[in-house]
Amino acid sequence: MTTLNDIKLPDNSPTVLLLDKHVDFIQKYGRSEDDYEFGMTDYLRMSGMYWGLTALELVNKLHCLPKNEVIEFIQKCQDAETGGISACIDHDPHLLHTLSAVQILCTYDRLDAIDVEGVVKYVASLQQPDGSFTGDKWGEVDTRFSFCAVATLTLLKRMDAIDVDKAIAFVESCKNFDGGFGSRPLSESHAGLVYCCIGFLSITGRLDIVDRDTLAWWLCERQLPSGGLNGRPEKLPDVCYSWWVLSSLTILGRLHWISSSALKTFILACQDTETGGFSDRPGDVADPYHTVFGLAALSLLGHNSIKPVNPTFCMPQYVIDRLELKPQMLQ
Ligand code: GRG
Ligand code: ZN
Repeated sequence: MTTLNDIKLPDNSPTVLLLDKHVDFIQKYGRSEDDYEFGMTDYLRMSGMYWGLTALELVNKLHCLPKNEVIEFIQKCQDAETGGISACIDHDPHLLHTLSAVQILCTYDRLDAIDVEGVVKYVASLQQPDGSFTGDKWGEVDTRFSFCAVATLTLLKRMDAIDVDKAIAFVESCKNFDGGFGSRPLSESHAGLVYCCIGFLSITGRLDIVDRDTLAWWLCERQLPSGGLNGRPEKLPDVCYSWWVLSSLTILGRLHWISSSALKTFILACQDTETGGFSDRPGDVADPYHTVFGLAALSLLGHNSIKPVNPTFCMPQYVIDRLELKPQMLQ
């Protein structure tokens, strides 16, 4: 018999959504004496702000955060020379934090606050001759960065700035025999990277490249007896994969292939009843990353206290509608 790596949910696990506690958790997270720092170590701060802000907006509490401070912080993180945006003031710009900043500004409807042409120039400068993208000037190539590039440019309505066909050819070259995608050609399939590549193909309108049912089956196999999802075979379940897997299945029109009720039970069990917030697994320390992806996954499952989330962008659906974007989704 083969044994699965899994956990047992504690008997006293929470079974309802502790909304007020999560709002309190995000609001208090890392608040220092006179500044809102999102508790994040410097190198994660911009994305940390996107996670916290998106979590709050999904439960209609974005007004609890100091909007002007957030926008000023983003302005200070844009590098005048390259146009890219960094995680924190005086850090080097990076594509991931550039996307997070653009996502925040779209949610606030304040793209006017930054030099948009600078961002476009920065993203385009990171495309390589084979169509791939590096995350920054140091040159690491990864399909995560292909997603960040097209997501950023689509939110800015400037996809014309890159070679989209070459970008697609690179992502296609990262497709594996199991239907999944890895970080580079021949790299192992991983649910986080499947999200990046499916999100990329939904933005570029090329979901025809996907082996739909082979991949949907691989994604379903991520569900374990505890109800939780892992990121690849033999690994433990983790709340963030509820998002990476479920958003991909939603885009592929196969959300109904997993057990929603078992997953919902697992996600709710990952709430911290004392501090608020979600952790990766029951009993671990809660953080904003697992909190936004726990809430966003519950939104995809239709939880009625959470606003609809867009599965491609992980942003409130009404923001994507306001921008008149229609990423491809299969029925
Ligand atoms: C806008 C929602 C949004 C995302 C931006 C950065 C990004 C795009 C997505 C990240 C996707 C992701 C989680 C990739 C994971 C990459 C990877 C190979 C992780 C391996 O981590 P391990 O080994 O985790 O620590 P497991 O669970 O496999 O043990
Ligand atoms: Zn996780």
